[in-house]
Amino acid sequence: MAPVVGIIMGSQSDWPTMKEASVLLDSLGVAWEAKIVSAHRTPDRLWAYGKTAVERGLQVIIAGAGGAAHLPGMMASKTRLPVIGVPVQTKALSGVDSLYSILQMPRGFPVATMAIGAAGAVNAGLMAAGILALNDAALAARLDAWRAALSASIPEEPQDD
Ligand code: RP5
Repeated sequence: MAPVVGIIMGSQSDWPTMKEASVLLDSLGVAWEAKIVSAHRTPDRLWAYGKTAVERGLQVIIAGAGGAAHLPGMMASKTRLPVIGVPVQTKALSGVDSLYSILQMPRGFPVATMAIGAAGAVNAGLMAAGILALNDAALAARLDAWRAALSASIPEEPQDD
C-alpha cells in the first residue's frame, strides 16, 4: 500500500517518540512512511518533501521535533496538506520549548499541535486517522472500534495495587 501519512521528524533521536504514531497507524491499517527531515540541518530535504507531498499521494503529515521545533511550521508553509505537530520532550525545558515553537503559528499557515511527547504522537496518529476516515468508511469503522475498546478497558472503580 502506498503511504498516505508522512511521519517526519527532525532527528533520529525523535524516533522513539514518533514511532508511537506509526504503531497506532499500523493498528488501524493506515499506510505510512517515516523520514528524518530537519528544518535546520536538512532544509533542502524539507523543501523537496513539502513540494512533492501531494503528488506522491500523501494526505496528512505528522511532524515531530524538539527544542527550536520549526519543522511542522515550515512544512505547513510548503504544503496545503494538514500538518499535525508533535512537540518532542526535551531535557533542557521538558518540551515546553518544542510546544511553544510549534503552537504559535501566524495566521494563514496552521499546524494542529498535539500534547508533548508520546501521548501527542499517539494522538497525532488518531487525528490523522480521523481525517482519513472522513472518506474511508472501513477505516471509520476501525477507528470507532478502537475508541470503543479503549473506553471498555477503563474500569469503573479504582483498584488497590
Ligand atoms: C531537533 O533537535 C530535533 O527534532 C530533536 O528533537 C532535537 C535534538 O536533535 P539531536 O541533537 O538529538 O539530533 O532538531
